[in-house]
Amino acid sequence: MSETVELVEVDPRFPVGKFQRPERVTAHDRMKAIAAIAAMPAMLSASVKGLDREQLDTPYREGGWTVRQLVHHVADSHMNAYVRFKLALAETTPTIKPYEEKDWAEFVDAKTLPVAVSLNLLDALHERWVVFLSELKQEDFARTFVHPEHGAQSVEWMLFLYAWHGRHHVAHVTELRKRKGW
Ligand code: NI
Repeated sequence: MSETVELVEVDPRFPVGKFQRPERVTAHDRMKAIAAIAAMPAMLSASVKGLDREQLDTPYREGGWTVRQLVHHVADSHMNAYVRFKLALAETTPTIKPYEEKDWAEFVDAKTLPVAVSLNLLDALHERWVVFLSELKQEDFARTFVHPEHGAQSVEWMLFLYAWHGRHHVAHVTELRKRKGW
């Protein structure tokens, strides 16, 4: 194992690696990404199962969000994502609105509400999102929108980004539990 690989593996911020856009995408790849989005609420729910209040308020890494903030962040993020998909399909190359995720994670709801609130929200949100995604045609995935920070991007890029995003945060929790022996 090279030193570089080892360093990447121990970076607690990126337990599944940074997002990489797949090079060549098949319909099967898109189906797998949609399946990952469909499975994410149950995986996130399983990842926090049995954690007590103190454990939920533990940062997943030094200086990072707590497990509670992570779960509420996934809901914040995926609500925004859901809206971006709908905008990109309903309008011609719309410019989408970024949001300040760090500030959102500091609001009182994200810092104090039980994780079950956002887990329930994600269940419902992903049910609608996945039904919508499953009906998209190849040309729909080629539609574009403008992200003020990332420039013009395709719906397909966003699909793979959010399939990765779910795995990324679930792994934050599962890696914390491994390290702590929880
Ligand atoms: Ni995130």
